[in-house]
Amino acid sequence: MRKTIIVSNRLPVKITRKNGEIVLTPSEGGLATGLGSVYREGNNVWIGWPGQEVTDVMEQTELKTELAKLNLLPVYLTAEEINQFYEGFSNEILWPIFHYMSTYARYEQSYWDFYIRVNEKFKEAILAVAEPGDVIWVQDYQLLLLPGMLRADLPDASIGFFQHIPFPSYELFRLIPWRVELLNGILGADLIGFHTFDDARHFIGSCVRLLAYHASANTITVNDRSVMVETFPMGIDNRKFESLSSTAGVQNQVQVLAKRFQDIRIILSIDRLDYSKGILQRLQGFDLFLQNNPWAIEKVGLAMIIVPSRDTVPRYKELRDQIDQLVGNINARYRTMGWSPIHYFYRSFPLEILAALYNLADICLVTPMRDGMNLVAKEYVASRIHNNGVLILSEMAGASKELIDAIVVNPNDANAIAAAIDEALEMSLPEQQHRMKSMRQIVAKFNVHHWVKLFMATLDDVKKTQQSMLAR
Ligand code: GDG
Repeated sequence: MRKTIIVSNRLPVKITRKNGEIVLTPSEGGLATGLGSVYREGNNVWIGWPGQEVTDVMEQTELKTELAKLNLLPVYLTAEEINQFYEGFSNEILWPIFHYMSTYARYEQSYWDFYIRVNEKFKEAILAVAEPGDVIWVQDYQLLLLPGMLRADLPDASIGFFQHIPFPSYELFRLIPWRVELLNGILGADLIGFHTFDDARHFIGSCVRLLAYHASANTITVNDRSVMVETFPMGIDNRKFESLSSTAGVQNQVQVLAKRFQDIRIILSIDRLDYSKGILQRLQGFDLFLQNNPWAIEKVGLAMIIVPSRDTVPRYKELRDQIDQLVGNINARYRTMGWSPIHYFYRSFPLEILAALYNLADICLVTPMRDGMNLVAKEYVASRIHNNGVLILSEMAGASKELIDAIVVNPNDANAIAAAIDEALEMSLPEQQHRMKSMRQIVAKFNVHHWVKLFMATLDDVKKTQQSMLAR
């Protein structure tokens, strides 16, 4: 029976040990939820790095056996591979370039050598289990070479690729010394998916200009193969957030928090620590709002959660220090004996607390400099079961293409952020409801299950069309 092989850098699982025994906790992340219905079925499998270095061969075998029970297959990476392939090439070259922060990129030859080596390691793991007729779906920017490597060994395989982060304009992409190899790698897929039309357009533009390939609408001709480039805006499990909103546990949390923040309008901000998320600029916007609106003193509060991420990398550590400083500065200038403008948390919270905050917040402030999609914006919308609340959303987030009833701002414009907060706080309830209702319909209709189904069905169609063309 034909199977589906999902491949991503990280496996959707957290591994811990209790009394020497391996404990596997499945991830609750959006991708894991969406693909859960796929990889858990039959003999389907998800291949990826288990998230930690495991050097002992006995331990590797033991972990592999445990993971197999969840249809997961590990690719073990050494500390140096993680450092050079993941932290190096993926996060110090691709991440900054793809998020339009080109001056942050460091083009090290050794990063590239390891990027090839690790993509090959993934290829070997796939070849060990792939059979004719299988469908292989590769996820994200850490594995851009993999579709091409697979195509060379499995010329007839059905290969899909989806990129979760933006694809930059040609002018940015061309800066990468290994740009041609990267494009050829991606083009090994039969179907290439992005969150937005602009990402897809940028990718096609780079293929035409750097490889001189012919493109017609959303199809690129690669030698004798037709490769389709399509837009699949990723959704969330909206039902999960809707039902969490009405559980007793979450409602209790909401009560506790509401009591704590009595008479204070709450603005919520949630991100991983990352320079692409526009956290400093957001704080400057909030500062300006307080400056322009003295009435907000003791009446408005910003709850800001930053989830630790990559903070051993100097660039991220520096950002964290800058955030600490700016938050301290704003709080010191505006706080009163009984009130602070910013409640800043540098850690992650259990999903129930997150759901309670989505419920409590009058405003959700999402202002990345660049973001492939941004699922926080959609989770806030899905959680608003009473249709009140206002979303302020950066026009640079993929989500802004769908959630057009948000207040959409340029994240570089502190004045615009300040004005948007003011507008959101002043917005009448009927208008809030009108906007939230239409956004909730979109989030419900184009949820993560729809995303998975549509991608898989399109890949199936593309393959069938290719085969019927060959038969002619
Ligand atoms: C990449 C792209 C694209 C956050 N804090 C906590 C927590 N979270 C969860 C949120 C949300 C997820 O993390 C963050 O997702 P985003 O989409 O906002 O951002 P990235 O991590 O950068 O994801 C992005 C995405 O891939 C999917 O394609 O949208 O553009 O950059 O789900 O809920 N979860 C828990 N505690 C927290 O404190 N449990």
